Amino acid sequence: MSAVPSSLQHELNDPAGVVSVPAAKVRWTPASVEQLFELPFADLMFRAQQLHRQHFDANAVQRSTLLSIKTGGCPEDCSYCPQSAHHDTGLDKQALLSLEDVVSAARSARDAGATRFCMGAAWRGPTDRDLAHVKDMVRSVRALGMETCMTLGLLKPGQAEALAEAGLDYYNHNIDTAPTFYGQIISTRTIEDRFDTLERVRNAGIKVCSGGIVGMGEDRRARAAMLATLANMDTPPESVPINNLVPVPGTPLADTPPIDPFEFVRTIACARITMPTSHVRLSAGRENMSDELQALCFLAGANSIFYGDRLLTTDNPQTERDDRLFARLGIRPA
Ligand code: SAM
Ligand code: DTB
Ligand code: SF4
Repeated sequence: MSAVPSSLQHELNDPAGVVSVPAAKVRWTPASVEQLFELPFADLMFRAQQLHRQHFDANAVQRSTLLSIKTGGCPEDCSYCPQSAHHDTGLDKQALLSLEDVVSAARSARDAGATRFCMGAAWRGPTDRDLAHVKDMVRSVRALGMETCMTLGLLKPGQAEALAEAGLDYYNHNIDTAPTFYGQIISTRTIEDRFDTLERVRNAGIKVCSGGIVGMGEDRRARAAMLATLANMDTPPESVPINNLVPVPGTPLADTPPIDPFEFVRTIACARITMPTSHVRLSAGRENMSDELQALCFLAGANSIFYGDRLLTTDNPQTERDDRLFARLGIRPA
């Protein structure tokens, strides 16, 4: 069974077909996305590239820099996360950073070439007192001429509006995985809690950044279902981070076998096809990827990365390595 309109079935089944129907009119099921995953690799890549070129400059990649503004000691039990207080990962906890520290990190990121600054906090969600501080951060980072993104966990009614009022451009809140697999990864908050936060963000007029993690032991159907869930949102997220699990010692997922690299590339291609007008971000996990694998991800339609030597608490490729990779591939920063 497929929720793809019958008028589109022909194109979906024809490897050379150009799918040019606006994304908002296409609705996906886990089964219809899984059919994409099952295409021969070259056909899947061709399909993804057609859509990518229809909507974006295929040689341009946007760069965002991350900063952990409050680290560790998180009450949630996300089984992938080094910052959860439920896991012993040896991470040093850190209170909320000062405004000066945040602005100075943002200035360095801007001077290195990042256009967006993403600030993350290891909270279940912010208190209203926390929010007053992060609003100052949003205002000050925007004053540097950068786009701003915050990822602070679940938002209560009114908090998204407060962030919008401060001028926040994007809010990152991932669904992380398929609704059917979610319960095996996190028990302290539900996927419905996450949808509520995403709706608050959308209704407040902030752009939505939402994606997930692969390589957590989920099957292909679950990867397809995660993408279908994102693509079926009334308005799909403007930004879709696809993270490859960074297996951190001390977390329950530390020994999870890595995903087949081609399956990772397929996930990117399926994200591009199901959300053709969204930025698809090749997110966590690049430190362990070869340049060749990253190039395949860009060919599959990834057009954004995290740029800077750290993600939140784990390593990201050195900026010099990324600069060399962009130069070798003729990629322009977007
Ligand atoms: N606490 C907030 C929340 O969970 O919404 C914001 C920060 S949280 C660290 C942001 C995202 O980072 C998670 O939703 C998850 O997708 C990603 N993440 C965390 N640990 C990861 C890991 N080990 N590998 C890949 N992605 C990870
Ligand atoms: C997202 O999807 N990935 C980023 C960002 N949004 C906040 C975080 C990745 C974190 C990887 C593990 C760490 O560095 O702690
Ligand atoms: Fe906390 Fe976010 Fe990590 Fe979950 S992913 S443990 S909510 S910091």
